Amino acid sequence: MLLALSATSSAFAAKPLVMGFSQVGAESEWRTANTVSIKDAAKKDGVTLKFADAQQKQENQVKALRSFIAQKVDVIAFSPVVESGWDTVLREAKAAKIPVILTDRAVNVTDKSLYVTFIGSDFVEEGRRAGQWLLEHAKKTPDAQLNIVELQGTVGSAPAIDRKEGFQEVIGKNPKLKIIRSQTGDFTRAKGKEVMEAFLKAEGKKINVLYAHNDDMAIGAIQAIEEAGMKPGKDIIIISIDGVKGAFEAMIAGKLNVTVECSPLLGPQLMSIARDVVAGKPVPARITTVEGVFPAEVAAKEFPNRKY
Ligand code: GYE
Repeated sequence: MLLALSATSSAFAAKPLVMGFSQVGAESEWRTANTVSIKDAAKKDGVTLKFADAQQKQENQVKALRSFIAQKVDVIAFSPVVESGWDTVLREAKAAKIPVILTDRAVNVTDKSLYVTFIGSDFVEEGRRAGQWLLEHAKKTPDAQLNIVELQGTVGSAPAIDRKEGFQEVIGKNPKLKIIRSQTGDFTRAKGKEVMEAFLKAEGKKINVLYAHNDDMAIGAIQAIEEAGMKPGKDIIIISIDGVKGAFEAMIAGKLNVTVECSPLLGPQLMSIARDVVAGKPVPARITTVEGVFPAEVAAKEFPNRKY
């Protein structure tokens, strides 16, 4: 009876909120978990989600945003693949009076009124945390110099720019820490492996440390290091970011030294903020995700608690 009643009353409820969401792609474990979080939260909240996967291409995201505007959705949310080049399409959304929420990655626009809020991590801080771990590790090693190779994320993306900056800021405090090679691996395992192979070819045993802007590139690189006959996590110290299950497995196997957490579970927060925005309620301009650091020593104990 109760069930029938609630079914009836929901039939008369206000029409569901319609959200257009443009996702970066499916490049990493992080991204897959982020997509699941958003889709699940929309379903749970009764939000009608129009989801578009941009396959890591900005032009596809711009097309998706324009199509959401044409469909007159209630709210647009997106995770911008790169930081720049958004002014025009965001002005179109504003002209159509459709509020825009940024999730995960920031944009570089001068007019801050082009989006309502930005929900996501502090990537500079993540880079600093990675650097801090290395600074501590360096105190325990006798080497006169530690040669670092860096696998950067997607060129022009907020996490690649900020994670590089934060890391450099901290390791700059110790002159024995030196980045000898730095190249993009586009946040994927395949590219991470490919670029690490090139690093190994060029520098071989000179490499002491790998800093990867995400776990997937580190996991790809681990394979390259093993294929080169070296021991990842020992011959080459490996630091990465995200904290996905694959990273915990690699740490438990002794192949990865530390991962800095970056949570992809933004769905529930996004849905609740979207409701407030559409209802005209004030929301904070920046909502920062809370996260930690997991060194290999705690991996086995933490693994069962991991949700992505
Ligand atoms: O670290 C990486 C993904 O923007 C925080 O994108 C996200 C990053 C994440 O592909 O794995």
